[in-house]
Amino acid sequence: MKGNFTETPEFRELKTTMRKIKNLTIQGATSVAIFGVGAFAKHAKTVPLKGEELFKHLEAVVNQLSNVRVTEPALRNGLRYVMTGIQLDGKETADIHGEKYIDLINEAKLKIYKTGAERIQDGSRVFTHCHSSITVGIFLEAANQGKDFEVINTETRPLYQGRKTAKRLLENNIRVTHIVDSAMRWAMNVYKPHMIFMGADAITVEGVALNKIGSRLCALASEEEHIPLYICTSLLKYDQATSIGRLSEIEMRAPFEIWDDDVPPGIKVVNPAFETIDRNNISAYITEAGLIPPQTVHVTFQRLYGKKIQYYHHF
Ligand code: RUB
Repeated sequence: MKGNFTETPEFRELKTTMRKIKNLTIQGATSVAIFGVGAFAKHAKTVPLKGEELFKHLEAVVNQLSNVRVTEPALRNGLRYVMTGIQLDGKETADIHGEKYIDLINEAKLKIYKTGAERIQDGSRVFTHCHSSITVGIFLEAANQGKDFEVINTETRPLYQGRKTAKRLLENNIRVTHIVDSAMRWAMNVYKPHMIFMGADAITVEGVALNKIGSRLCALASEEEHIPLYICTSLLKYDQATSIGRLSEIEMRAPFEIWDDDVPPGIKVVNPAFETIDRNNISAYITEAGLIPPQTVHVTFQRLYGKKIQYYHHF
């Protein structure tokens, strides 16, 4: 990413943030959105460009940042939010608009924690996959309320984000049982969890969720074992482009994350980061608007954020 201007510290910081998002030092949709929008807003405020040149540059940056991880609409919605703010109030206000969007995320998170924790009771067993800061936030809220429950979680190959979840729970004295991904169905059958909580990276107009690879297997196993599945997410992850018929894109990651050095020639290693969860397998979304059925995602998003977050149709 080059700019036709003397590089500012904020631009360097933005580039560092992009690298951290790519290599998962910044991990999970919520953190990607918070750090991405924050770094973009600071850069937009300080970039020494004006008029058409400014907008051309910022649009290019929005494009590039949105493509670092393609399955992250909460980041894209935030970048659009800041761009709209700049168009209305000037680039000097970019950081204020960035902070306002991050406030929206943080306010949503607190509401989701409370609603999610309501579902957890003394003696509950909850199954989860990967690392979702929102899902972990719900567990911590339930623990703070003094509830005694346990969690079963997957390691999440190839990058083991599940270990992050397990460690966070342990640090907070929440009992956790850790399994390999392929033991999902086995664990549901043996431990009989009362519910499954998972995060989401994206939500579509049909009420489908996109989350870490393995999530659909988890949903299918939950159907077989009759376990309710809840997607814990802010509606800011709604992918507005799906409402005009575009498909939510699935990020493909580097094969070396699966098999790093001595792959025998001739073996093709494929590494999809996410997959869809059919809305028929989702009991409800746990959101800042409370528990909502998958069918109401679009209207609820419009009600909460329709006026604040613009979407431009380019037909
Ligand atoms: C993380 C993942 C998380 C969602 C939700 O994938 O799938 O469940 O991003 O996270 P990755 P959060 O590790 O590839 O980023 O609840 O923190 O938004």
